[in-house]
Amino acid sequence: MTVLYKADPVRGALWAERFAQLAPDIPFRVWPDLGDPAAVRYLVAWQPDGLAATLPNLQVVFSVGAGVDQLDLSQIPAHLPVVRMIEPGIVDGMVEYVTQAVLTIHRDLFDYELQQRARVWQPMPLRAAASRRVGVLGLGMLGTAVLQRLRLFGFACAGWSRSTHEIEGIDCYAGDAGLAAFLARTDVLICLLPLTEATRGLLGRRVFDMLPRGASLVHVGRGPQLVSADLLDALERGQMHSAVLDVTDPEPLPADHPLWTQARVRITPHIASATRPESAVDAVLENLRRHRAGERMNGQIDRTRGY
Ligand code: NDP
Ligand code: OXD
Repeated sequence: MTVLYKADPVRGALWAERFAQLAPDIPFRVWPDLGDPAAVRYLVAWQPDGLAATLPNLQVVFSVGAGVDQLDLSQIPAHLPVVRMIEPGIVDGMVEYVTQAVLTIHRDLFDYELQQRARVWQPMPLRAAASRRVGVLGLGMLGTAVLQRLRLFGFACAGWSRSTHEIEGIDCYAGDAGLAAFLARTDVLICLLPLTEATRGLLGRRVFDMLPRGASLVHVGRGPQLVSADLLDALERGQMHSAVLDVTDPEPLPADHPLWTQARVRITPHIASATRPESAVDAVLENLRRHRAGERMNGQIDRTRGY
């Protein structure tokens, strides 16, 4: 019952080491060292392309990431369970990244950077965290962890999801009916939604115009959720003040894309967070145990919902 890994090979070597330590009885191979295709029962991948359909005895596809849109579910035979990554390393990284982005916005660092370039020494009034309204699109593993940390700084915290949630200290909104009220009270909008047909293009003019004037965006979901022309326009109009973008469409962002040169846009190359090999192997091993025991695996997605 071989486990085949098809993602970044450098990280794959770390996975192999950890598997050898913790489960020496389970053969672990790193693509393209496939071995006998008939022996592969579990595939761990970022972008398997058509591989899943060519492994005759495959039983489960694991995403190495928290998201699954990059797997292209249409290429994975319908009978195979698909499992996303639920492990503490990816949560810690995301909490760090979003916290730094929100504090950058909250402490006016976009404006101070512009002042520095112009050699201007001009203090701005300090604003209390409690008066800054932060809102997270997506109340899943990552959105909830981010809000729980931001709450400790004193920010006024809210979240939006598809189904109704109740989280202590967080104002929860749900569905299309809750979106306008959620946006109207949000100064810093953070996107932690999975990419599905319902969320593609969501971050566009309609959403930006429902935010209070001068709001900011932290986008750490997926590139195609953002209509970049609408963001550029909203920045130009002053409707949006600034944006921190970790994901773009396409990735990498082409060198001549206008987002690169916007003064109040900060771009990072999809590094907000990443699966930590040690804890990820622990998570996959627990799921292998569950699968063999006939139990539901942690992070098994609903293929009809797309996440
Ligand atoms: P989860 O599946 O745990 O949570 C997804 C949340 O989004 C849920 O609260 C869900 O609502 C909500 N949601 C989904 N569709 C809709 C919709 N149409 N309308 C309203 N709410 C919706 O995901 P994670 O928190 O683990 O991850 C979120 C995403 O973060 C990933 O899919 C990935 O795209 C991105 N990511 C980015 C990384 C980076 O480095 N930039 C790293 C890791 C992940 P409900 O609770 O009702 O189901
Ligand atoms: C993920 C990512 O989905 O890194 O895990 O984007």
